[in-house]
Amino acid sequence: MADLTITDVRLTPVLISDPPLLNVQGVHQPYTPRLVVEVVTADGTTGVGETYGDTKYLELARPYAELLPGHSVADLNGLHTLAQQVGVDDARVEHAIDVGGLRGVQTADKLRLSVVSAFEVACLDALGKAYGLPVHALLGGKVRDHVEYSAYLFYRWAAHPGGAGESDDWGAALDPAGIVAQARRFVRDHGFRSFKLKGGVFAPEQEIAAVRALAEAFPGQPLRLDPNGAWSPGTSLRVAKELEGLLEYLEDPAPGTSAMAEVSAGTDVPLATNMCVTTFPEIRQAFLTDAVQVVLCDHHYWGGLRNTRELAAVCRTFGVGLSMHSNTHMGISLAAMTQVAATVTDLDHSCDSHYPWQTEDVITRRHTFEDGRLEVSDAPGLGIDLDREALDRLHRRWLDEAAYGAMRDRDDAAAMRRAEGREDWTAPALPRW
Ligand code: GKR
Ligand code: MG
Repeated sequence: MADLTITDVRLTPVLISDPPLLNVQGVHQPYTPRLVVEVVTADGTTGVGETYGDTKYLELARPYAELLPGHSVADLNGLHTLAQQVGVDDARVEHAIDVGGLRGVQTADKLRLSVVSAFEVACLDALGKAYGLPVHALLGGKVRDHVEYSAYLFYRWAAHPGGAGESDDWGAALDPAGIVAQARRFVRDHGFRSFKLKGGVFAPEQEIAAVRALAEAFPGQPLRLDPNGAWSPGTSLRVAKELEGLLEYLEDPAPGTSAMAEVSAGTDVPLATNMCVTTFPEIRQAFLTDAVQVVLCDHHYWGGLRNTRELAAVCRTFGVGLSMHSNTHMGISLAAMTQVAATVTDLDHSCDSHYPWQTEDVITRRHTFEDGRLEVSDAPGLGIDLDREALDRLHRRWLDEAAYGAMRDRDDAAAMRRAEGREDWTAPALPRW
């Protein structure tokens, strides 16, 4: 019988390169922080997990990690109980909208869940490795062999201003032709069959034109548009009317549940969210007012893979669809996303992933999309191995405070201020249009 007691926990913050992707809050910084969590058990098994690496998550993860030695990796419920012992500074949760993350409400519990999620994934990875079982088996077993992902299209600049960060050969995408070219490259390289455009960057007319251009280039293929709450209910309804019949769903057109309910009452275009339903307490109002027809799950902020399955059960009960949200992430998270997605029967939309934009990783073999899908690994745990050299290199970048310290917190508005050379630039109040 394996000794599953945690004897050691390692936290490794890293900075990974990120292209200049635009959204309503600004632009991605040249580097984004992520946190790699490792739990080591008494018999020497190591499990890994990944979550946000911004300061507020690190401040919580550090004291939390100290509570874990002596805990069993099999006691997943206990992870949540332990998290309640760690206090959260109120100043960390005062903003209703997370400026860089566009991930909805910020509460102390949600911060805890975002931290616990990485430890839960690490524990499941260790447990799977100890018993020779894939994580999906620990969640009840896979119901599919492949998980489908969508191409995540962004308006973007060719490069970060001033030559900052790593360069790439994507070029700028700032109009419909640029977005279609980007989509074609995603299809060529990864075979994606559905497309999501991050909106809220340009006036709605320009984004409508981009969706129309995509519909023309990829007839009949699922399309989504996500302006992250940039529009008023009136504007949202106008866009919905213009794009009726072209969209699989419209994601967070207006900010907040009431505004979404108003939009929903006036259109047959399904509305999706990863902003107004991001915690269990928000579900009731949204579902009772029919504000959303699709919820984007995200194991990071919903608190892990098992909570993701609980969310799926609630959505199923209310006849609400399920999709999957993504932020800048590495291959550890993608492995976790794929393992849980493989177990959820009613995940009936392809999942979002920023992964194709990420050229840096801490795993030995990058995930490869084929026909827009990832094969579900049956190897023990998450089925990935840490690349220690890469982890060390990206951690050293994080440690280099003089050069990269300003990027230890994701802040798209700060990146825009630097880019525009305007200290007074602020992200627009929502709704913007
Ligand atoms: O990475 O710019 C981005 C996205 O806008 C991200 O922050 C959002 O949380 O992808 C997300 C979304 O679907 O809203
Ligand atoms: Mg979204």
